[in-house]
Amino acid sequence: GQSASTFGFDENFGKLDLYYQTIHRASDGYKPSGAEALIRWHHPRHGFLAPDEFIPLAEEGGLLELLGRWVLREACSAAASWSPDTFVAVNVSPSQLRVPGFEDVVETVLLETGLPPSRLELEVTESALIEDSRDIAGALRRLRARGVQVSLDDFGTGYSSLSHLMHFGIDRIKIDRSFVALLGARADGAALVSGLLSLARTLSISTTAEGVETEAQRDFLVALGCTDLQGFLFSKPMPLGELQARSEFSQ
Ligand code: G
Ligand code: G
Ligand code: MN
Ligand code: NA
Repeated sequence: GQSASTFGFDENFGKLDLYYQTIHRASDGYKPSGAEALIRWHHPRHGFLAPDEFIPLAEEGGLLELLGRWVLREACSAAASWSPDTFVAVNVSPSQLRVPGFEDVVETVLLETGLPPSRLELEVTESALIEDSRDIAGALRRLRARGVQVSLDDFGTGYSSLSHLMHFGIDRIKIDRSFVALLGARADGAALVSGLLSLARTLSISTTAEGVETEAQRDFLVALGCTDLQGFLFSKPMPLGELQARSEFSQ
């Protein structure tokens, strides 16, 4: 899948598009190590709509599973043509994880696109791990056994984070940008982020800090052992064509 495709219904609906934001490895001179796929809706009258505005609607209407499959297929198909040492991170909502065939969908998409499982990272939220935790944990465990990476998104904004890290096998946590924004803004912000990072290090879990906007934030995070960084300092979410103009993501 070398060219971007869109998920459109009709001229009134507009189309959905996947954007990508680069993720940079601290130990490698901030070279891009992967990219997160982020959905965008170009509405003919309302312009760009953010996922926060329409994901809940898609969920209510039972469309999210279909949408999720499209996102997964698009993202894996794109990543299959990138440099073999990169990965693609795909957001997966709790309702997608709850569908019994979710693992098979992932497996099929990987087979069809030829993307090695280790190059796919599924971003799940803490809320997904709370509800129906047994089923979801089982699915995630089996996917991880096949080599798929699992990260905990928006870490720190949900409930009982520590126990989730202990009970669910997780490869990475993504430190929510609200915490990164505290750095330099509040005296206790640094202590909080430092605690999160040292917890992750103790559990041998990788960390991606989100919403990194300044060099000061970057340097602080890296000094405390944060392994990967994402944010406007490095790049904004961009269309696939723009991402693939960069050498790591070129075809
Ligand atoms: O890109 P933006 O900041 O607007 O994204 C807002 C939120 O929408 C993010 O937290 C992200 O988790 C979620 N999101 C973005 N793309 C997808 C997607 O393809 N599927 C799901 N389920 N959530 C997404
Ligand atoms: O929740 P999730 O992390 O999946 O979504 C990431 C969202 O955060 C994207 O919609 C993206 O546009 C936004 N974002 C990414 N980098 C930055 C940043 O450095 N600063 C701010 N304010 N928002 C960002
Ligand atoms: Mn995310
Ligand atoms: Na996030």
